Amino acid sequence: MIKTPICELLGIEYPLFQGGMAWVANASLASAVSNAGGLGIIAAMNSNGEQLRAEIRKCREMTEKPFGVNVMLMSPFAAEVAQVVAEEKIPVVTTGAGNPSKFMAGWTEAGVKVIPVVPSTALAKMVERCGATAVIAEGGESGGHVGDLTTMALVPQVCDAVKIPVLAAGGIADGRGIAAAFMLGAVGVQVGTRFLVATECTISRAYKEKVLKAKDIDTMVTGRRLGHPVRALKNPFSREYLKKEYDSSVSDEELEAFGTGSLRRAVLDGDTKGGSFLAGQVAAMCNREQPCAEIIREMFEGAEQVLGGAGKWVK
Ligand code: TUI
Repeated sequence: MIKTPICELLGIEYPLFQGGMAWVANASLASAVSNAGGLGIIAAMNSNGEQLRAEIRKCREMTEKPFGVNVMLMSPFAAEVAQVVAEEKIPVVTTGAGNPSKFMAGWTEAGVKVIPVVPSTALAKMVERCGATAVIAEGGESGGHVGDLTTMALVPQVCDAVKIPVLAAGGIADGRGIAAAFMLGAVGVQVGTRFLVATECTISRAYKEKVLKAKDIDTMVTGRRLGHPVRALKNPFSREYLKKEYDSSVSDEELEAFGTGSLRRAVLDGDTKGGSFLAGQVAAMCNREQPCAEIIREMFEGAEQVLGGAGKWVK
């Protein structure tokens, strides 16, 4: 059995968070992960305050275990969903794609534990000063919005920079990844891409099939020109977006408009040509559709095998 301080801190069985994937991480996925002993997370990205409240209540009907909410800080609804997180007394909030410091006092006063995703030691130190309970150091192998550093380089540096617990994210899809994260000093992991192929994940069939069939080199990063790099599976949309990024006759506004609605088209409509299929570099390691409980059990059994009983957290 693998137990780390994050398990006791949050009342979870496995030191694993499910990534708060925009448009993907709903009550169905989050409750399945929480019921399986991890920390399920609802993504607030595509919701306003009241839509998020409804999803939280739905999740409470589906699990009695703790679950969290992810606030994507670039969302136009960030302030109102931040308020709902506090009102609903969500035990854990994770944040992404920005600096959460302006919301942190409100959350900590409401008893919400704040665990921001950080792409650098500077942000890790800042959120620690603002009262973060832990941080998730996410490397650029991950899907969606990405930072510059790799997981291998970022995690040990964040571990050295802060005293609070560190979770590792980006490029983790099996037991070897979990074991490696522990070796780098993390006390837990956040996993996104592998849950795209979970039975309880309600994304379009086309999205699941694209992940199930992906090869190692099938992801690419677009969006650097506008300052918001995003990793997704290669398809006509991502190739066209990249072409437009390098085309000086295309204005920033046109580029922005071209991207609008693309994630929704992938997740809800399964539009293989015009959708943006966000996924991490480990998509090729996610080639079987399985229930969340099986994914989590398999990952931790794999980690125990690699660690051979010698790891600091193997009981
Ligand atoms: O947030 C993510 N991943 C995401 S958010 C998202 S929503 C979306 N994004 C673009 C197009 C369509 C939909 C999809 N994936 N991961 C967490 C993460 N946060 N990765 C990197 C960061 C980050 C980057 C900069 C966190 C903070 C940061 O700070 C900058 C600053 O303001 O200091």
